[in-house]
Amino acid sequence: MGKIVIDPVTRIEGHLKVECIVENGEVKEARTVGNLFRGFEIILRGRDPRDAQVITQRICGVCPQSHGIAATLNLDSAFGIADKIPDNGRIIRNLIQGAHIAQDHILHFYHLTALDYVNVADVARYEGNDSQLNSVKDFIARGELGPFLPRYEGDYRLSPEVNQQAVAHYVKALEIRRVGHEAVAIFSGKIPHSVGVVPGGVTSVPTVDNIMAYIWKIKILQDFIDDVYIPDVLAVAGAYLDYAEIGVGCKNLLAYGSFDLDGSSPDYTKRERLFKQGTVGADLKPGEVDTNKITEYVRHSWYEDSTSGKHPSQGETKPQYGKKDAYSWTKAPRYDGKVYEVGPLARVAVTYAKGDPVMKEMVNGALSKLKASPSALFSVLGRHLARALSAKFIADSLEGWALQLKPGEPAYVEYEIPDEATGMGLTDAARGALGHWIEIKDKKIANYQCVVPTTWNVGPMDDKGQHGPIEQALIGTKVKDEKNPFEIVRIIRSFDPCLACSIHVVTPKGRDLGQFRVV
Ligand code: NFE
Ligand code: MG
Repeated sequence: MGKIVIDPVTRIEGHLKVECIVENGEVKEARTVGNLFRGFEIILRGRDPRDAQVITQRICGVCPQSHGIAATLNLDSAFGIADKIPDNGRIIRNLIQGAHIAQDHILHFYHLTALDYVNVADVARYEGNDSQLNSVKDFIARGELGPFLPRYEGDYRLSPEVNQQAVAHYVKALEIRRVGHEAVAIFSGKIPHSVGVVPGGVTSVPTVDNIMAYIWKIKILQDFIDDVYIPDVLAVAGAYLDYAEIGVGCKNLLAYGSFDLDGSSPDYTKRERLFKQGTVGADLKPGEVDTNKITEYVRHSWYEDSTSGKHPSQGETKPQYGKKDAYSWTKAPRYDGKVYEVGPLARVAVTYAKGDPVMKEMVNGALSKLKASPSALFSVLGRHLARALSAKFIADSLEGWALQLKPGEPAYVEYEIPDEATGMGLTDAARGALGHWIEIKDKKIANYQCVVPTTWNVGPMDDKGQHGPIEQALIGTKVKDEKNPFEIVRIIRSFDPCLACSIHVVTPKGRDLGQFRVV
């Protein structure tokens, strides 16, 4: 029996430690350890409610737009204006979040996970004229292998030509992500922490110029997704089909729905959205979401036991580091007492299971190319495929939405901050279901809770001892070489975890964690 400790897991956002007990080459027990404390809920207490939109975006530099949207939906509902947002405001929010998520999925595939499958060393033998690839070749010749190395060395199965192309696409994807960020900034003012999304709507107004500038950039994203990203995911999938049965997980999926197609219901759970809200189990049958069934458990998290089992609207953040049996700063969210995975796989599967015709065609088309059945979606490959299809589904919607904007009409509605109110904001961030809850007293934040995608996926055991989704995906995995556990990191990265979101760095006395000089 051996123990594999990976600390930190690299090429994810933030700091995650994973411990696996391995017996006869198989993972018998797994623990995902969130090593940093977030504490934004404590920072928000007593502040003007409108600060939530600004401050919660600082939870993360990767997905601030989604936190901005969740916070703003939350404030709209608390302020009683959720059904009064002008269409221009609703649509511009979708354009901001859509361009953001499409480029975020590209980031994940190329810059975080591709190196698990692509043999960069093949670039040393490149003989063509691609100047960027030749400069990568020069770097490799000089032994300058960051950011490609170090890594656990996998079993690389792609041909040298495909590996070389994948590295060229890695470089190209940096440029495409910049275009995606520029598209976001057209309407949101800046990147990464946007200023344009506010309660009541957005601060930008549609003009013919900014609509056309946006569409032009989105077309670049669409071309890359269609011509490069999806073919590359299918090429990797074709060579690694065994990963359609690895990292299966809990097989319960949850999505809140995202991208409002209609703003007329004040209840976000009843809205028509691009991605549908719902649950899906192993049978791929859809179910409805009842947000009253969401609770967070802390028996194995470093928070006071008295705060366990609460609905987020009643949630409390009372840290207790070193608590017996606890091993993570991440809480364990559960739906109806059960373990649920969130993310692109969940939202694609829910939208597919609910019969959306475009999604059905995309998923069935991809599965038939791979000669795989829908059950293969519950896997490492299924998550990567769903993320790519999520990017396409979003990117293909953006131009049509941009053309629905009406220059000259409002994008914002006035409101008053109530003395007392409660609110809830639900969306799907790049990494999955994201909820913010607020309680307002005396026009100030009395309580604020964020239940974040990676908290669902990376959370530890709950009070009943049920393992979190990533822990379940790891348990049962065969590991060929305990000193080089590439199977484990491939599974973890398929979830695209963000530990900054699920937790956040602080030190009690403001101690510097390190000093870096940028030259
Ligand atoms: Ni920090 Fe985040 C996203 C949110 S969390 S990346 O997407 O919300 O998992
Ligand atoms: Mg981050």
